[in-house]
Amino acid sequence: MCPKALTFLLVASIQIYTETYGDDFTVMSILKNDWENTPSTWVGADPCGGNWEGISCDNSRVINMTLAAVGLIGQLSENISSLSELEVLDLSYNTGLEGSLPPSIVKLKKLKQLKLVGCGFTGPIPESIGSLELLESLELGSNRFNGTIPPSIGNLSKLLVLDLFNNLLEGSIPVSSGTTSGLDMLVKAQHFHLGRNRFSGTIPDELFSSNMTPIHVLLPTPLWDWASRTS
Ligand SMILES: *[C@@H]1O[C@H](CO)[C@@H](O)[C@H](O)[C@H]1NC(C)=O
Ligand SMILES: *[C@@H]1O[C@H](CO)[C@@H](O)[C@H](O)[C@H]1NC(C)=O
Ligand SMILES: *[C@@H]1O[C@H](CO)[C@@H](O)[C@H](O)[C@H]1NC(C)=O
Ligand SMILES: CC(=O)N[C@H]1CO[C@H](CO)[C@@H](O)[C@@H]1O
Repeated sequence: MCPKALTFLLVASIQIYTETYGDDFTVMSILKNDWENTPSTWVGADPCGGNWEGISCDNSRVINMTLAAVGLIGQLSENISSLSELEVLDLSYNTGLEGSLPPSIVKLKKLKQLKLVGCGFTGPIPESIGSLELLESLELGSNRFNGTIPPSIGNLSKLLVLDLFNNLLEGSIPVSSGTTSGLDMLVKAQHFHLGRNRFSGTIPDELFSSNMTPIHVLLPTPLWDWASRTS
């Protein structure tokens, strides 16, 4: 074959390749490079080929990344925000995952479950997290998140589980006023884990709104044990 035809074939196949896997392949390569101890099945060009452990796809787009307790070490790259079809991100119990939660995570508009329990994350919970309006589970317990609880979490009207247990969060528990949001707006949430932080003040009475569905509370720290307050 003459060199021109070869060049053409090469260009054409690169084009097809990027159209098929697009950004998701690029992002998965970045994550794989950034992390130690990714599964040995993470080989080959296509993360949606069906063999990448913990990855599920729909139409060649990554929709579910579930890699709990596999010993990942590294940071969460802001480039994860390009996995725009992602619905489930569960990296729980990887104590070697450190650094901050990139604010770009709020570009993952389809996210329903964000589970980063028992990792080594530090720094603030991004204020913009309240714009992930499809979130049903926000589980950030047992990390070293600090700063205050973003009031915008109250905007997450589909939230069923809120776990901020065992972090370094301070300040008061936000409740809504006419203009700001607060956790009292989470009328659907059935699991609230807020214990073992550094909150100040008392539990605001507004949190026990009559709109709330019965709450299943799993809090070992008596101060924050809603079950004992509401029973
Ligand atoms: C995501 O993937 C994990 C592991 O493959 C699976 O257990 C879980 O049910 C999936 N979640 C959804 C919502 O499909
Ligand atoms: C949360 O809702 C409030 C009031 O509706 C709004 O002002 C704010 O911009 C929202 N925040 C986010 C992060 O979506
Ligand atoms: C949160 O912790 C980081 C170190 O991980 C520190 O630099 C920062 O000042 C802390 N922020 C607050 C609000 O305490
Ligand atoms: C490793 C890598 O490609 N990182 C990129 C992530 O995205 C930012 C911009 O959002 C780039 O500047 C980095 O180079």
